[in-house]
Amino acid sequence: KKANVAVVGATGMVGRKMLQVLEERDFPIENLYMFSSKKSAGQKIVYCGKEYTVEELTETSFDRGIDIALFSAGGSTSLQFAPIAASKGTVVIDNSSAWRMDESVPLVVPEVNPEDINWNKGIIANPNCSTIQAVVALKPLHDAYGIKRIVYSTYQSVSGAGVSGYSDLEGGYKGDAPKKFLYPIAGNCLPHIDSFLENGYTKEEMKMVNETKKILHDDSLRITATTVRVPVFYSHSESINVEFNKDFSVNEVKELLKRSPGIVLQDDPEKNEYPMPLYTADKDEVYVGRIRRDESLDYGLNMWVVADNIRKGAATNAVQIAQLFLNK
Ligand code: 11C
Repeated sequence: KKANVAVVGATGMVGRKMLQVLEERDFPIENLYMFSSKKSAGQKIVYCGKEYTVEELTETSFDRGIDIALFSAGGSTSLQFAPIAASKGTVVIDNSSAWRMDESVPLVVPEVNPEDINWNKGIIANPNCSTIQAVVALKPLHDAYGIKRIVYSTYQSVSGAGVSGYSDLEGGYKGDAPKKFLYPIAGNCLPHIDSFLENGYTKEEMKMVNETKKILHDDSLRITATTVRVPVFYSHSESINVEFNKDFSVNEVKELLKRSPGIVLQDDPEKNEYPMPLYTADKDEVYVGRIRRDESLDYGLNMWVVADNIRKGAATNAVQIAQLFLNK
């Protein structure tokens, strides 16, 4: 079965990676369409050896039998155009935050809650990058021991802020003033991702809290987060502290993670082996290491989780949802 596929936001960092992942996976495409804002329309992009011209996204763009549209063009574009696409029979897989917490929209990580795609009404949301890699690692442990509380501390790469974030780090090392971030990111850490909310947390932090509960279908989870931008180009790293409802063994946790889909266990302190963002860049899997007991709790665990935020955190996860949908 082949599908008519559109990529909305095709010229952006995530849109281009979506096209690359579709091509790598030999996604069965009948017709491919690439859309962008007026500003970027007209650009040429090669897919599977064929050149495509990026078209401006308009209200009639979906009038030609598009089965699946992968959106990565920002929240306001998704708010406006995803319902239009859905009304034309297109299934939208949306990478923005616009629809994630909408009760009529499933929020899906294929390794965690693939069944949720079944109740979609035309829009399926792709979670925030920092949430995706966390829940891939947490799901098998939640199933086995029941999670009571999570403390997230993140070390997030500049590509999470798009091309301009990337340029701030690159230019920062040459002495350029920052354009995207409020302060220099080269040689610095910024404990501020997205805007601040009234409770003192940032939106990024509350996304991790709320999206984790929705994906794991458990509103009783107690979760807190501190999200930090660090001078790394690709891959977010996360220190995840978990408190379980019952006891576990560290070896069993390692075995569980090793057997779980989408995870690479990289944990051998004797050989100084642990995940690092420099080496997970451009990989599709979630890397987990530094697994050890939190000795300050009865049933506590610490782990270190690293994944490419543009791949598993965005493009790969969206393409995996499209594959799930197509195979249904
Ligand atoms: C960052 N997590 O690293 C953000 C980027 O809700 O899709 C993704 C924002 C989102 O800055």
